[in-house]
Order: sequence, then C-alpha cells, then structure tokens
Amino acid sequence: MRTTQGSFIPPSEITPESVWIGRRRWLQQAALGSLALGAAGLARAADDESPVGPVLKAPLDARWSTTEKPNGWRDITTYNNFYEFGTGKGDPSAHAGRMALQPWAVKIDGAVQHPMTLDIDDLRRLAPLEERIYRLRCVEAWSMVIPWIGYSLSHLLKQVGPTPDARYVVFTTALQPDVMPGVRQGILDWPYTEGLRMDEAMHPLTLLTFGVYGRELPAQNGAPLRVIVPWKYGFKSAKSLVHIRLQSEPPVTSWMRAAPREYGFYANVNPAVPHPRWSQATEQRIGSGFFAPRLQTRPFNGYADEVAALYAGMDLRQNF
Ligand SMILES: Nc1nc2c(c(=O)[nH]1)N[C@H]1C(S)=C(S)[C@@H](COP(=O)(O)O)O[C@H]1N2
Ligand SMILES: [Mo]
Repeated sequence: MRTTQGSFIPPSEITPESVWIGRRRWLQQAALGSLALGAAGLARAADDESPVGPVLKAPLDARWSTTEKPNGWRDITTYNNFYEFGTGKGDPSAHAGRMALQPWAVKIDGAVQHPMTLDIDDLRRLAPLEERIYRLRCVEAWSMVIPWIGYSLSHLLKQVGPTPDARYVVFTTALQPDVMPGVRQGILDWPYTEGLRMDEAMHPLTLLTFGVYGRELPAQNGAPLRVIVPWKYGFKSAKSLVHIRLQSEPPVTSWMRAAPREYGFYANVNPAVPHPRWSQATEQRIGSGFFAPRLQTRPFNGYADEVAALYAGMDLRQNF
C-alpha cells in the first residue's frame, strides 16, 4: 500500500520485503530437510511456527468465527503492515520490538458522558475475552485468516456513554518517533489515525483486540491493543491505540489525507470497485504457496450477511 506520492519512499525501504522472502524460502527448505542444516536449523524452523509471548487464552466464539484454516504464527507475525516501522513487510517484526509498551493507557473522550483514561489492565478486564477467527483482507490484494482475542468494541463504547453527537469514532495510534523509523521518514501524516461511523464501531464484529493465537499481541501486530474490522480493508484496523474519540464530524484519516482518490473513509472490501492502480476482484492467501490459485474476493470480505444492512441505500462506488 504505497501512495501516489511515491517519491517519499526511498528504494532502501522496498528491499526488506525481498530479504524477507529470501528468509521464508530458507525456512521452507529447512523444514523440508533439503538442506544439510542439522538439528539446530530444523529446530529454528519449527520454533518459528510456535506462538511466543505471554499467554492470553479465551474460548472460541464460533458465532463470529470462520471455519477456514488459520494462517501460521510465522505468517501472521512476520508479514505485516505497520508503516511507523517502515514499508517492508519484514520491517515491523524487525523493529516494533523497541516500542515502549509500559505503561500504556487509552484516553476515551469527545461526545461522551463519561470521558475516561483506562490502563491496559483495566481495558483487558472490561469484558470477557473471546477468540474470533477472522479473515483479514489487505488493500494490497492479499489475505490471511487470523485467530484474534478480544471483545466487541461496543462494550467499551457503552461504558463511556455516547451522547447524541457521537456519530463517528476516531482512533489515534501510538507515536514514538525515537523507535519508529517510518515516522522519521514521513511516509504518512502521523500519528496514524483511522475512523468508523458509530454504527460500524458498535457492530459486534468490530473487535477490540489484545491477543492472537493464545498470546498477547506481538508488537508488530499492534500491541498492546488494536481494533480489527474484518469487513474492511486492513488499513482500517488501527494498531497500538492510544486515543479513542467520539465526535459528530467524519474524520479525515491518515490514508485519506495521503491519497484521497485511493483510500476512502469506508474502505469496505468490495471486489467490484478496483483500487485506481489494481483490481480488487481476487486476492492471494498468504502462506498458500506462490502457485496456489488466487481466491475470489467477496463483498464485505465475506461478512455481507452481518454488515451489508449498515449501508442500505448507499452508493458504495461513491462511498468507497
Ligand atoms: N498504526 C498502524 N496501524 C495499522 C497499519 C499501520 O501502518 N499503522 N497498517 C494497517 C494495514 S495496511 C494492515 S493490512 C493491518 C495489518 O495488520 P497485521 O500486520 O496485524 O496483519 O494493520 C493496519 N493497521
Ligand atoms: Mo493493508
């Protein structure tokens, strides 16, 4: 996902992806045992697939989960978009570990009766955690299946008592320039901000997310908490939240500001509306192998039964 203002992405930021692909290939070969690496090399490859980090367990919520096979830990934690750390898919796993995660608090204010600032422990305890296996469809036409852990954002929003003026929710994410090489390069207008209409934010599918694969979120996936909106392109699912604001006006988000023709406010997954520079009709499932057939992208990323009613009467070509 690069904007038309292409000049601000130096070639050095594009190479890490090829480095990453090289490493993957190495790991695949190691796993096949086709290289004479010995036990250490094989153990390394196996370890890469084992979840690491503090345990965070939650019962599976089958009602809101897909039965598709989840991607492996390695794909989910090494093929990332987190532009604060660079534009390469391997940059977040290489650099996000330096982010300061403690203490962590989220301010919730704006059009609410009870503005509050909650620390991460308060937030995690606010409602029962559930595991939700969601498809994630990136605007770059790849996808994954990911077992997230969290609870519906609506639980938090109800706590603060939205006033009648609360028509939109704005998410602002962490800004730690000292440890974020992408921020120093000015790729986007930082901090990264995203937004939802209030009814989208209140929909049970919208997950306030604390973990993945039975562990606390790794830094590169948006530790210590993020939002996941599975029927929208991945960029709507803002990582490492520090501020949630309710307001009456629609926000101008970071991606809208960077390239308004390419990234709309709604960003609902829509195979019928191509990105100005590529088709959105199909997608590559990460980890399925380079020669695997591409999948047909589904309207609302396959969640149309759950969310299409939110957009009744709207022209989704106009409101892309
Ligand atoms: N703060 C922040 N959040 C972000 C991004 C980002 O660059 N910065 N990238 C988005 C994009 S484009 C995608 S596809 C998803 C990727 O989430 P994942 O790396 O956990 O799969 O995070 C989204 N959230
Ligand atoms: Mo994305």
